[in-house]
Amino acid sequence: MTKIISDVSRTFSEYLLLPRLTKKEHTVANVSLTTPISRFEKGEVPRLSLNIPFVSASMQSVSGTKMAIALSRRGGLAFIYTSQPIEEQAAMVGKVKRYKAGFVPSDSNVKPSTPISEAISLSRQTGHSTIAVTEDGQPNGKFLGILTDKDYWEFEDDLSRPVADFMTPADRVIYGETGISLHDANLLLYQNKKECLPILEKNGNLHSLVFKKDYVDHRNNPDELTDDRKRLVVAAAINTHDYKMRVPALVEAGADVLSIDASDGYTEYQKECSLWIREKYGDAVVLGGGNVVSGDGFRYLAEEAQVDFVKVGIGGGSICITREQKGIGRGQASALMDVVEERNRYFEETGIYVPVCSDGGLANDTQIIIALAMGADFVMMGRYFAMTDESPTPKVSMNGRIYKPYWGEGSNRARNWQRYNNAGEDYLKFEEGVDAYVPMVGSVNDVLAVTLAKLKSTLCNNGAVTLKAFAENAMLTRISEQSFVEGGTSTVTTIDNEQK
Ligand code: MZP
Repeated sequence: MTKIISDVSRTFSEYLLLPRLTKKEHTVANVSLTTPISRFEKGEVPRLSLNIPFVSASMQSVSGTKMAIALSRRGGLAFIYTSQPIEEQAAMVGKVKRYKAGFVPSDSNVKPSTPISEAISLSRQTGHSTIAVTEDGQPNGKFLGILTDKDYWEFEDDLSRPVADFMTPADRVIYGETGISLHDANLLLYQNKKECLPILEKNGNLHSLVFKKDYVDHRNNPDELTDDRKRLVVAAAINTHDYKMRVPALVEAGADVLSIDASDGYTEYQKECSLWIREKYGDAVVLGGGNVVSGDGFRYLAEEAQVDFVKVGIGGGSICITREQKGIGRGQASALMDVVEERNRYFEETGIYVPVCSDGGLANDTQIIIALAMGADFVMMGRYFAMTDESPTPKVSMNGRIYKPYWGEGSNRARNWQRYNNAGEDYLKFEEGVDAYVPMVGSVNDVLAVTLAKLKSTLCNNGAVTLKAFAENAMLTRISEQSFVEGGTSTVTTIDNEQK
């Protein structure tokens, strides 16, 4: 017989936090936002943790290489979208992985006989002012010297002359040998006041380059998520249709975290896909599943499918019309609370903690904070990141304001039929997402700075300096429509209103 759940579907905006005792040690400086993204056993350290509880949605209009680099550098992750050919997605993963390895393969190389004019064009193309000179012009050829933009004057020198006339020759270049640690390579750069250190093989061939600017960058981004080779951690979405080809390509390209992307993830397809990945890769990749909106959906993915984390949310996304179109979904707050309760029960029963991600429908910073207070380990957002400089869409000016396009993965535009059309037909019979615009708000760093400041401050109001303690201490109240109105400004004229 049909079952009807006793409570209605609730959203984050129906709740407020009550402050808890703030002790003197509850300061913003003491707050750590580290949070697990992989399953772990009681008393063990998770295989991977995020340094901030934010990831970006696996959507064409959100998570490209720029977003992946920006977020990983801030301690979060972007899930590079799966609605594209396998080779293109793997190339994006590889690009992020190569972004800053400490030891970077040289991708601007010339021969000593190359005219300096060609070296200048190469430098413009790649955006690199340092060019390696090798015998055959290849990245791992015999190292003969270094050319930088300080070695020539483009408007004074005869540009037909060969690079050999301008470069610093190998015998005058400070270099390191393969096997040197990154710490020692940086020390050599520091002691010799150099910008770039070539790393050479024993036979004199070029291995890679180490840059001072990468070291400075790293120091400026203390929360950066890196792997054991100091490369950025990269996440990518996959689907249950072509995973046997897609996953090997992504892992080969360097993906550290995968997430099975589906609007409804409570399926045998997810179990099959997850167990196949576990069998082939063991614990080498972190794997998420979803989306679910109930405790039993969580238990199936955690217990049967053995995923590392579970994503929660159907129909709450800002561009999503699944609830209108198919009549499935659940208020995001109700879905999250149900799943969190089951996660905690599963932990008590088995001693295994499976992190939960609240995905979609976060309309403002307050709702992000409420989701974390309700026990989400991290949140996934589309609209929030689509509005930033780093989303992969072009800026559009409309009525004097700058916008960026933002469209759902279930929209005709994304044509992500593998996700929404189980019949496998190559067109959509109906859409589950809309094609829209969002206002531009600045860089990922700009928006995160504000959200993180609010989140840290709220943790302190709640007597917590960790997300775990925050969720454990949180006391929430439901709010009436009238108290919602009271929460805004009342009986005053704001400057904004006066100017309208
Ligand atoms: P939001 O942060 O923009 O509110 O929501 C982003 C989330 O909406 C995504 O992570 C994904 O789960 C979901 N989504 C993406 N496309 C669609 C769609 O076309 C959708 N229906 O629901």
